[in-house]
Amino acid sequence: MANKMLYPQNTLTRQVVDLSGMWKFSFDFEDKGEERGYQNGLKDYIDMPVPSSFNDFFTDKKSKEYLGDVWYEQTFYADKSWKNKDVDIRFFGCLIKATVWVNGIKLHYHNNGFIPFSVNINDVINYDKINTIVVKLNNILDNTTLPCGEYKVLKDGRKICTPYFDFFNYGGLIRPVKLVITPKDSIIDITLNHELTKQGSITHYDVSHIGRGQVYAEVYDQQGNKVAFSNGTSGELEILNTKLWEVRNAYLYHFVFKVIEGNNVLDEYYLDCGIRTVNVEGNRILINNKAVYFKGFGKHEDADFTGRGYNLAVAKRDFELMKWCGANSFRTSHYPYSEEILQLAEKEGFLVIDELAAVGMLKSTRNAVDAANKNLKVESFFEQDIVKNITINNHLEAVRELVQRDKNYACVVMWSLFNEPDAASSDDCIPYFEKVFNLCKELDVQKRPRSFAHIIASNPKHSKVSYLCDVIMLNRYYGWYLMGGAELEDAMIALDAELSEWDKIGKPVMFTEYGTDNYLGLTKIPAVMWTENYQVEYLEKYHEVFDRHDSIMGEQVWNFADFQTTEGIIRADGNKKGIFTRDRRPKMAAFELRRRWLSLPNDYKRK
Ligand code: GCB
Repeated sequence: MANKMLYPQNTLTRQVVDLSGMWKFSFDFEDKGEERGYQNGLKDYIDMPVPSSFNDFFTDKKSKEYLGDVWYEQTFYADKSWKNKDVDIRFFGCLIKATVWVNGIKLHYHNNGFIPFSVNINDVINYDKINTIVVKLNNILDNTTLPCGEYKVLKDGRKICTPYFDFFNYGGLIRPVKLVITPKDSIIDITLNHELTKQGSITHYDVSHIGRGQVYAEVYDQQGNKVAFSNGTSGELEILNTKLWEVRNAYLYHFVFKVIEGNNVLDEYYLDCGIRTVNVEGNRILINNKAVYFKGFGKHEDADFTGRGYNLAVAKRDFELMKWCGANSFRTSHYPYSEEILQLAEKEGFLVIDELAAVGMLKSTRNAVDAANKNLKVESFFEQDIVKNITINNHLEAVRELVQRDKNYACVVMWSLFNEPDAASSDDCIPYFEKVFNLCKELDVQKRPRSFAHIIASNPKHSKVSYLCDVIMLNRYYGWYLMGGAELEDAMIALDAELSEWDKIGKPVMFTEYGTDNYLGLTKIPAVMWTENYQVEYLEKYHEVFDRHDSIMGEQVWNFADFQTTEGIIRADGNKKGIFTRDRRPKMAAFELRRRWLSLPNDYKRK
């Protein structure tokens, strides 16, 4: 059966039951869960909130750092009125590999923690009774998982994670789990693509459905007026005088899709989304044929206590703080975010660079530092057979899942297909990248620009795959990981020189990372590294350089907030490059960004 990716909703014909709350939870320290019958129900367990990461609730290291299988259990009552419907369990995000049993029967395995999946349970349900869901999760990383990493075995046999990336490898049921009850004759998927016309717009739609009935499509404006309609599984919805979705000035239309037979509505589904186009022309990124300049952040889904867990209250606060700064965009570094965050971005008119969890495709635990070290021989990631045969397929599947999930959001204006891959050390990356880039283009009917975030070693001279990018995204730390402190002026000369090379390529260039670590409250005159005022000086200098280069079409600072990482000598209880602390207090740099961004129009550098 097709993976039902549509966001679950209650309509005339559909019902959603949220299973969030306390679940039973157990570690599987000896890796014997299945042998002991955990899939039939947990006997020794503790309570665990879902959604959340399990790690930060524990006060002992062994549990917090746990790597391996964990088990979750929840029960639900199955109403007999669901008998002639389809009943699915939708897991919104499970880190990172999940196996699902219902009433002791194994039903599904999924390997991609940041993307939802649905499990149809029609054949195993006990109606009018209590049913049991058991999920086994595994958070071990290797060179085939997205993200990539390794682990180490300690003397006592425990495994600990050694990621090739810079964020804590949180685990758990990090996003909601919901029962979704849909009619047998139902809509499975919807794809929208928009075209601007002299009179307004035309939305081309395509609906897949199963079972009987005819498809009808209608569009309503925000006053509830019907502004377009059509019938058939695919067609055109023409709107006159369309109010377009604009940056920080979003207008959403209410699309209604129905499956009808005679006078009966067999199924009904709504999409609230904006109408806009996105293109690249020369070194400009155009939204509705007008150049836009990206101001904003690389972020993380990361907060106290819940770890990587879905937290709508934190997301809401983050949007308020981003608006306060004058930002208009963010990147979902380094994995697809919760759908509810995209829904907020859609309403708030934020430009989103939607990133896959393809991070750590460079064999190093300190990649930004190592890539800057010219003497280090970095082992090529893409030369490995396992990467050519297995990782690539996982990556392509992740592209399919991401495009299918996020294709209709107007806020999603660009795909980031990798963060800081090893794109310079060997030609082996070329066929791999070509497959990923081509598949993305083929699947996305809106043909959004594609890119990857370039680490410093991937410069105009050495990057082997930048030609595939529609926009160049740069992560740069001149003045921090290299030429920091007293060398800051020289760092800016080096930055300027590199940008002059990128300018020649004729594509839009965007900064997806630049920043410095600093501790709230630490200041000094003159500024030294790790102080708040060093971060301000560094940002001011970067901005002077950006303003001189015509091809720079965006600045996304690293990072919106301090976040948790693996511990180590370059991290002081996490990465401190936040413009806000982890509990969202502003550092000095927040005021500097607000000053700059409120004065830079969204169409800064329009021609
Ligand atoms: C990078 C990575 C990001 C790190 C950042 C840093 O280049 O993309 O994940 O957190 O550098 O602060 O080192």
